[in-house]
Amino acid sequence: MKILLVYPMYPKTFWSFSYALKFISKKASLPPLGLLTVAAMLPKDWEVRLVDKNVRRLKDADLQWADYVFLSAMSIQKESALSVIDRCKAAGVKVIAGGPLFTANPEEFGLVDHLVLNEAEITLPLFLEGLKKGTARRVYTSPQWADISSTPTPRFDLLDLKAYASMSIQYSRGCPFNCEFCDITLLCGRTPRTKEKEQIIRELESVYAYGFRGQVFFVDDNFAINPRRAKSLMRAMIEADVRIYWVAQISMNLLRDQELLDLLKASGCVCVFIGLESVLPESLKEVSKTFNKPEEYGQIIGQLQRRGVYCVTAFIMGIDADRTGVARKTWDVAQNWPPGFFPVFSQLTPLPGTPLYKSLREQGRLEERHWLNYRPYGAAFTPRHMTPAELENEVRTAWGMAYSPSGIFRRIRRMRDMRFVSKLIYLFATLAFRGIYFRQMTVRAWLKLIWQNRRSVREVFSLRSFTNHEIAPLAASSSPQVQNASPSTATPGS
Ligand code: B12
Ligand code: SF4
Repeated sequence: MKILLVYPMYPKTFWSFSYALKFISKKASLPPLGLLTVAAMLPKDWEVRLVDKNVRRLKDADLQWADYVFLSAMSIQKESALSVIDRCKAAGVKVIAGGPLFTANPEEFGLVDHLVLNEAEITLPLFLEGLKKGTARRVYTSPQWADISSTPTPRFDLLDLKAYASMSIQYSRGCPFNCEFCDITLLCGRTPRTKEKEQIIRELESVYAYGFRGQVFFVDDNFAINPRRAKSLMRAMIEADVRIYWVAQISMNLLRDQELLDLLKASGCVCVFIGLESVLPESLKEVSKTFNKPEEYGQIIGQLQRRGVYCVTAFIMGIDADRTGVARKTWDVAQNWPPGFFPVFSQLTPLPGTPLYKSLREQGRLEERHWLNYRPYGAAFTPRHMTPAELENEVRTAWGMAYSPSGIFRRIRRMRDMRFVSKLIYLFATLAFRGIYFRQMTVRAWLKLIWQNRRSVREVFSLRSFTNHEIAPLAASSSPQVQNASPSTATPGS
């Protein structure tokens, strides 16, 4: 049997970090781990190929070769996924589809031959059995969650490794929280499950053996959701000397644990992605994320920074409690934090299947066909206290303040005791993060950017940078806490 795995294109996207650096590197951000995992569960004697459309074109010859196309996608890839389905139909190849797009909205894909939904560890064997017997049903779904401690090592060998900037590895699935905008509980359930540490060491060794030397992204929604097991994994990584540097998503409440922070550093973690969402307690309450405590954000960022671990801090705007001016309020607080963070801002995104989606739809506030009309940073709904255009303006304002030459200089200045290399990397990364929102994809745009940020460049190249020895300089006492800086008492709109 010949199986072609196809991963559709993202829309012209700002999202991936490497997008901002397209003039240096044409690499895609991350490989489609879902399909690689599915591939590892197929019978060993089947021939399998992968076309990630973010890396290369899907040719007619690919479709002619295949007996079946296995398709995976996020909702954002819907348009491209539909065009792949059309091409398969035209070529007479059957389509088997799974992954978030199809699991969240199965009814929208009448042309797909078999919808193998939820987690493949449970539904795929049932489909394969049906296929063998000639009795395969059209839809396979399951209310159960897989024991991922027996998930096989994904087929990393199918990848053109040179085409990716980072490598995806998954340690855990599931989240006990219930944030209103998030569909992780729908896709991965409420009970956190983890792989065994030996599995992860095997996976890391496997990508290393295939020649990958870049950065690993633990795609878990919350890497440390089981802190005891996460610590045990990190100890195993240190012991196995896996020689990788890695990034992961971890929620703020788990980063209070100093032992966890020490292990992050010791095992090669260089950056943590944290969903801060808002500095406004009333907005956090609105989206059921009150375990985030704005008054400790700055302190935790400082503690990570002292260990040389940076953070990407994600903010959402357009929550029902937000009013115009939310960007200003957010940045008034965030600019006082220790500088070792890269803020990213986006509008609230109603994902199909979430409580947010349901209530916006019921209230008639959802834009029709919003996934197909996807616009980067476009509001796909009407916020309660703003117009969609005002919300888009808030997001623009937030990016503008955080990545203005003076905003960047302020952060670089506060790193004055850091050594040259650390400052240089920080400045370069900051300018690259700016590119997630602002178009800066040519050499000319970068030269202009460097000129606009010449004060920061001068600070990096100042004499004291070469006499400093610190990686992460801020002493505990110099990490400002945000207790009073948080506008927790601010009434909306004030
Ligand atoms: C890595 C990642 C990315 C990467 C790229 C993903 C890639 N190349 O695969 C990047 C950083 C680019 C990204 C971006 C975005 N992402 Co993202 N991302 C993830 C993340 C964290 C991990 C994906 C992963 O590798 N999972 C591990 C694999 C093993 O799981 P899986 O893909 O679900 O596969 C399993 C099953 O679904 C199934 N399966 C999957 N495919 C198939 C196919 C077949 C045929 C079968 C039978 C089964 C099957 O079997 C697998 C094993 O059980 C997920 C969260 C998550 N927990 O999955 C979010 C997630 C997929 N992303 C999401 C979103 C919303 C986004 C963004 C829109 C965010 C934004 N607001 O900008 C952007 C969109 C991209 C853009 N505009 O450029 C949502 C998608 C929700 C949805 N309904 O589509 C998720 C679920 C997170 C969330 N809840 O917010 N993302
Ligand atoms: S946003 Fe994070 S913490 Fe909240 S439900 Fe989703 S994965 Fe869990």
